[in-house]
Parts: sequence; structure tokens; C-alpha cells
Amino acid sequence: MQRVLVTGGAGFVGSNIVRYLIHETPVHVTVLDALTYAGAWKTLEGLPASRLERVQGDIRDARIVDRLVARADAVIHCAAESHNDNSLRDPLSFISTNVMGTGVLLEACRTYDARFHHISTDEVFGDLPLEGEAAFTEATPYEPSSPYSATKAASDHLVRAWIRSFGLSATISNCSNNYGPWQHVEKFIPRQITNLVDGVRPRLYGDGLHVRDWIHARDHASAVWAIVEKGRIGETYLIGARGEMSNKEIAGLILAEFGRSPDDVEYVDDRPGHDRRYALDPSKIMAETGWAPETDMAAGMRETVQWYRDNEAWWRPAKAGVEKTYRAEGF
Ligand code: NAD
Ligand code: TDX
Repeated sequence: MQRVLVTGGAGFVGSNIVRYLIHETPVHVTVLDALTYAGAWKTLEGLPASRLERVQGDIRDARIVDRLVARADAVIHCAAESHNDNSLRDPLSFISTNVMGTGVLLEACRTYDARFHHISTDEVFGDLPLEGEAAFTEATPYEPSSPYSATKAASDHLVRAWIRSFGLSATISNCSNNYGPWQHVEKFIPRQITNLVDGVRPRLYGDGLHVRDWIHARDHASAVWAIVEKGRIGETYLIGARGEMSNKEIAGLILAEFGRSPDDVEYVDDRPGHDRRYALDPSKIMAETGWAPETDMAAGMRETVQWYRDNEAWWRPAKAGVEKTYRAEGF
């Protein structure tokens, strides 16, 4: 494999994957990204031009997608509308990008016989009760809650249909919540870190006891590459690091980095339809590819807080607008 096309490579997960590919593999990377509010070339700064081609364009544009897929050995598809809260405000844009966009890519991969890997989310499975040890597996039925997760579920189904009906060489991964550098300030962890930089208390939805299963974005990236290299065609793999924590506990870790009490939080309105708990079992990818996460959660969070403190120029332009929208809605 020599040439990899990464869609959405100027966003959070995509840019962490691009960095992994450049630093840890010999492949040449082309990024196709529409540079929406969530993507920017500055996120890929410092990477060598000899290994990285950047193309601004939309995954729903079949002409540009065809041109790039024609010369790619593999496509890693990360481009998406990715934020649950936005999907409650404007669901149709999620259907357009996440469903139609994935369809356009699948058609191009069918035409040019390219290997396709779909980056998806554990949210397609719905949520779990707070009580108990249950965790999602590859066999868990789909039960998405939000417009965002419903469009990701739809795009997973499209990939499986192209595998079965057209023999597409494709794999899917459903990953748990990512944290790390270059995540947009609309998301939970960057929002609270940057709030604290501004002297504002972390804002917890509802009772703050909702649980997410956290993984560092570079561990997600290494897992994706393990699947592209060693995964079985047609298979789905769950990616996670057994990192369950409540939102209140995460806020406490961030507050500690600022020398503040773990109870120094503000409870705000709850997200409509808010999923209670996510947890997933990553046994399959570990057994089949030998992949394992490497980042310790406490160290990864410390490093992430420091990254946002050191990189204010990267996140500051988006902060005021994001907070204005949240505050207008009671968040
Ligand atoms: P993000 O919003 O940070 O990045 C999305 C990127 O896609 C941006 O660069 C944006 O410009 C680009 N994009 C959006 N619409 C596009 C279009 N029509 N054409 C081309 N590019 C377009 O999102 P993220 O958190 O990096 O998520 C990326 C993928 O990873 C998504 O598919 C998401 O479902 C999946 N995922 C994310 C997480 C997480 O915790 N962030 C966890 C599991 C899976
Ligand atoms: O200010 C906040 N306060 C708060 O309590 C925000 C922004 C969020 N929350 C809560 C909601 C969730 O329980 O924090 C948790 C995490 O919220 P998000 O960062 O919005 O992530 P989530 O909705 O869990 O979805 C994320 O993980 C799965 C990504 O955004 C998705 O793209 C991915 O598929």
C-alpha cells in the first residue's frame, strides 16, 4: 500500500490519523477536506509536503472524489458532521454529509477497486444503563439515539451493503469517545479546559453522571492502521481502551490541572435524548491484529490540558461563537 486518501483529515480524528501515517508508516497521504467550521489546514501544520497532499473539496462532489480515489490504494473515511448537539439543531446537514457523502465515496471505491475503511462510532449502538458491567460488542444491535448517530448507523449499513452486493474490499471500525490535541472546542473536554483558561467553571449537562469510554486519538489512529493492514475484509471492529469515566470525573481531572476543587462545576440543562452510558469490548481487534492502546488516561489528560494551554492561537478563534450558541440554548 503506497497511497492513502484520508477524508476529513483536517479535523480532529482525521488529523491524528494523518500524523500517525506520516510518522509511523511509509505511505503517501492525500487529505480531502471541505474545511467546514470543524476543519483547518493549520491543524496539519509541520508535516512534510513531500508526504502530504492537501485538497480542499467536498466528499459529496463525485468529480473530485473520483479523481482522488482513482489514484489511491486505500481510503480512510473520517469526514463527517460529528457533533451531537449540532445534529439536534440542523439534522439535514448530517444526512447530507454523513449518508450521501459516504455513498459517493463507496461508489468511487467500487469503480476503482480501492480498499475502503469506514471510521464510525460506538454511538450507533445506543446507550447502556449506568448500573452493571454490560459493554457493546460487534454483535450488539444498532439502536442510535440522535440524528448524528442515526446517520453514522446509516453509513455503516451502506458500507455493509457495498461489501455484500458489490464485493467491495471494506472494513468498519466503531470507536469510543476520543480525546487529545486538535479537538474542536465545541466538544466536552476541550470546552471545559478552555472554559477554565477563561476562568469559567466546567458546565455539566444534567446530573453530570453520564459515562463515556475514553481513548486517546493517537491510540484510535494506531488501531485504524492495524485494521487496514491486518483486519479481515468485510469485518467490523470495535476500538476502545476500557476508559470508562463519568463526565463529573473527567471535569475533576481537568479541574485538578488548574489547582481547583473537583466540585467546582456548574450543572446546566440536559441534552435532549442524552445517551446515559457507553462502554465497549475491544477484544476482537486486540485478538485479531495484536493492537493495544498505549496511552494512560491520567497522563493523556494531563498532556491534553497542557496542549490547549500551549496552543491558544489554534482554538481561540472558535471559542466565543461556540459559547454564544451554547449559552443561548441553556448549555
Ligand atoms: P471533526 O468535526 O473534528 O472533523 C470532521 C472533518 O470533516 C472536518 O475537517 C471537516 O472539515 C470535514 N468535513 C465535514 N464535512 C465534509 C464534507 N462534506 N466533505 C469533506 N470534508 C468534510 O470530527 P471528528 O471528531 O474528527 O470525527 C471524525 C470521524 O470520526 C467522524 O466520522 C466521527 O463519526 C468519527 N468518530 C469520532 C469520535 C470522536 O470522539 N471524536 C469517536 C468515534 C468516531
Ligand atoms: O459542555 C458540555 N457538557 C457536557 O456535560 C458538553 C459539550 C458535553 N457534555 C457531555 C455530553 C456527553 O455526555 O459530555 C459528554 C461528551 O460530549 P461530547 O464531547 O459532545 O461527545 P459525545 O456526544 O459523547 O460524542 C462524541 O463521541 C462519539 C463525538 O462528538 C462523536 O463524534 C463520537 O462519535
